[in-house]
Amino acid sequence: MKQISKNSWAEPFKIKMVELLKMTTPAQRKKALKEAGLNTFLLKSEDVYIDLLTDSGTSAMSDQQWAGMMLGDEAYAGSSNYYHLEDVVKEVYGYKYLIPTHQGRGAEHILSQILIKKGDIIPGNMYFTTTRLHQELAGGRFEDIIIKEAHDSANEFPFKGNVDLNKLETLIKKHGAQKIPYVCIATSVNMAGGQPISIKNLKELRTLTKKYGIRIIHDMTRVAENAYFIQQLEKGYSKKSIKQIVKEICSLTDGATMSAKKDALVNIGGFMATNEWDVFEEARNMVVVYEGLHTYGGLAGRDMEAMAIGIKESVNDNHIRARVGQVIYLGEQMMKYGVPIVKPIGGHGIFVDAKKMLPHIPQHEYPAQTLAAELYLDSGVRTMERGVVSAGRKPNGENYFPKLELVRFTIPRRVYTQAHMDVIAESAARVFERRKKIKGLKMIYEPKYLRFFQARFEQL
Ligand code: PM9
Repeated sequence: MKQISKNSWAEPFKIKMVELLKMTTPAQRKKALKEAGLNTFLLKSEDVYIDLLTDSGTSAMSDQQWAGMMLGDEAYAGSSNYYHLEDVVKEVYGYKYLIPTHQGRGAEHILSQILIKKGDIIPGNMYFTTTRLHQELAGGRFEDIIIKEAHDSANEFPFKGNVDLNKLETLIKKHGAQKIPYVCIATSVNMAGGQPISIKNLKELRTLTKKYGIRIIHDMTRVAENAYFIQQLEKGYSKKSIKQIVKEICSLTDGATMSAKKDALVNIGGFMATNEWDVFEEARNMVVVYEGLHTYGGLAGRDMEAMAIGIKESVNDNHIRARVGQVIYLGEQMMKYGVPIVKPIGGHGIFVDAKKMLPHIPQHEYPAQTLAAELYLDSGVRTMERGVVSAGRKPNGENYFPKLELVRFTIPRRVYTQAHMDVIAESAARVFERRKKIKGLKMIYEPKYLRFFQARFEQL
């Protein structure tokens, strides 16, 4: 099997400004965690030392992006930054029509409302929280068609984001193609651990969906990170640039939703893109109801400018090699200490297998939520649960019980150093050492939607 290059990946930037971090004492962390209902989402950021809650909107912008902010054209209509962004989206991703939105879920909302009818089925390569909720709110039902390897944290198949084409064809035959408005394909599958899909699989999927006249909609939130794994591991791609691979991925799909807060290196922003004029027309109409005029979609002109520049930076080969290199470095440190992580290491973070680390805590006592709380107590490192709490409930009220019960150590882009990675791994190792003494949790408050954001817990 091909290996990712082990050559050094020093960051292709130097630091111009720093943000000071606050160190906390164990007593302060205990108090803060209790006030947060043992949910790391409810901690105040000032009580956090190293923040690995998410890579969403937490990356550091470049001097070029900050300079771009000063070029914000804040006209209500026809901002020049919109046209710049439109050009960049066409150039880098190749999609014809652009609808800016305030962030990814704004695009998911509009797309779902346009394409999904009540009773429709939306197959996808593993669910994502906000994506599935918008599909359900539009009357659809998500069906998981990712390969079975993706649900096994120890399986080292390099493209665990791939679609099981047989599963998809069985679904199409069972329900009929007219019930499937699109297949939803994420690059760098988040809930599986940032696992990539291969171009080969995507091409096969394209052939199958063409046969039945079904669209592919691309959740392209982390497409550049996916492209890196293709460049490193897929036959025939080692000489292609990230930019070329990203464009090829997008060319195999019909439209996309994007949370630009990840790959595209901005603190806020997103968009929907499509190659279909009719879909664009409807989206352009809907965006004025829910987001803002079609030339700003809930964003300031300066945000669109920073996004246009960030998209270009995101497909730079040196950037992406250092970005994923840092993630791999952290994963390798954690493995040295015996901490059970999802393998292979994905693109945006390290995912610890809480079922393996805390086998004495049953899933209904929230092992991953427990572990995230323990890590914060140990060192002030903030991670997040990606297990039964995130999975939430089915429209009929039953809990989803996902196979993967994970704690995500998500690494913001261009923010932390290798020394931070060492501190994080050491904290994980300390919690691992005392794992047998850790007790589970009960949920004492559960909000209706996306409960992981606001639920509260108590120790059992
Ligand atoms: N992802 C993340 O931390 C932020 C919200 S959930 C904690 O991973 C994908 C693959 C995402 C994603 C957000 C969205 C929604 C869509 N698809 O957060 O609305 O990872 O910009 O994007 C988060 P927005």
